[in-house]
Amino acid sequence: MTTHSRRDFLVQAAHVAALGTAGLSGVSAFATPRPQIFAAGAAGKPIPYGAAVRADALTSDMSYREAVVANCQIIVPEGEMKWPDIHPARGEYRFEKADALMDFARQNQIEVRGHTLAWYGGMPAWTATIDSPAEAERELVDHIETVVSRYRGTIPSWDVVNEPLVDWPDGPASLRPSIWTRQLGPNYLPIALRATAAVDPDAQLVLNEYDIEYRGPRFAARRKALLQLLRSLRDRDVPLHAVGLQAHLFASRAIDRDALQDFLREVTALKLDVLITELDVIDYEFPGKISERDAMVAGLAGQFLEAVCDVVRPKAILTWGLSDRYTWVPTYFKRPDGKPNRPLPLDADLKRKPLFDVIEEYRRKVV
Ligand code: 9MR
Repeated sequence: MTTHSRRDFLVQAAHVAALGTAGLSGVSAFATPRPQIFAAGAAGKPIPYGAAVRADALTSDMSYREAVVANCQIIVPEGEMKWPDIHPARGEYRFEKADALMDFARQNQIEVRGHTLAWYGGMPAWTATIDSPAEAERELVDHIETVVSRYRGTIPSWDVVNEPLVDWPDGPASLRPSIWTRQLGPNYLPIALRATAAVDPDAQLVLNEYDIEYRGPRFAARRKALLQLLRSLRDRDVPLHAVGLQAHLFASRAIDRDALQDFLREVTALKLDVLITELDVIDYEFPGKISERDAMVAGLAGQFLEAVCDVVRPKAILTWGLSDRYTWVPTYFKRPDGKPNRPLPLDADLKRKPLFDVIEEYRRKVV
């Protein structure tokens, strides 16, 4: 057997093993409906709102904690369920921070989204030593089985696959290099999705991606490649229920309303749900004056939400952080004038900004 065909054999055998009941019963696994995934999104209620949170800050900063309780129906851990936190060494799982978040959510009747199981980024150093397809598959499936089973019944929605595409793809096979693509090629996607479905058949499985909403050839290529990828998963009857639009919006980029809406119509035609998973507005190119800047931030988010909500009602709207006090944005996008970034719905003093109001407007809008 050549290395290649042996690898195909191993991967195929694993697919059969990971098919789960849906595949075997003949019922399509792709896009099986998840009518009401969040209790907070019951019929007639506004679209549930949530934010990425930091476990440390929830413990050390009581005013932030109160703001999360007051404003969020959903939380998603910004890092505490990623591989480095939860699986820092081979065979070693650490759940303290993730469990603390789950306790906080339960005590306050907040729902939790899981983030993330199969990603190229932020991987712990030990995973670089994975050096065969069989080992990669074993580690990926073991990780998913361990993490998803721990939270089965308490995490209704998982970003199983995060950011699968390269920045400028020329087809669905333009997958971002990672330990998973190096060892498993594109099969890492069905492996991850089937393993998650097998452990928690009720969970909403989400493929989460960024840079989908803008005008320009790179973004058109991303929409096209993503649709091709979704269709290829459907054609192989791989379980998947929703697409997550991260929506990290940039001042310098125009939202392509028509192209985004065409994309969303195609997603809807595939019977996939849509979530807005990481909305924020990267404001380093906006003017310094706060009233002006906050209005522009809200305006850009409003354009995006209007385009989306005109075509589909998202199952949830989450921002990547709640307050400007805790945001990833300055790590990469500090303002040239040295002023703090203001990308989120609450300011650093936890006061509501125009971005908060525009999200409220679209949560309540009847389409
Ligand atoms: O905000 C997150 C930051 O604190 C982490 O250091 C980083 C690496 O794990 O990930 C950031 O969150 C990213 C998310 O997981 C995926 N989409 C882009 C987010 C912002 O970079």
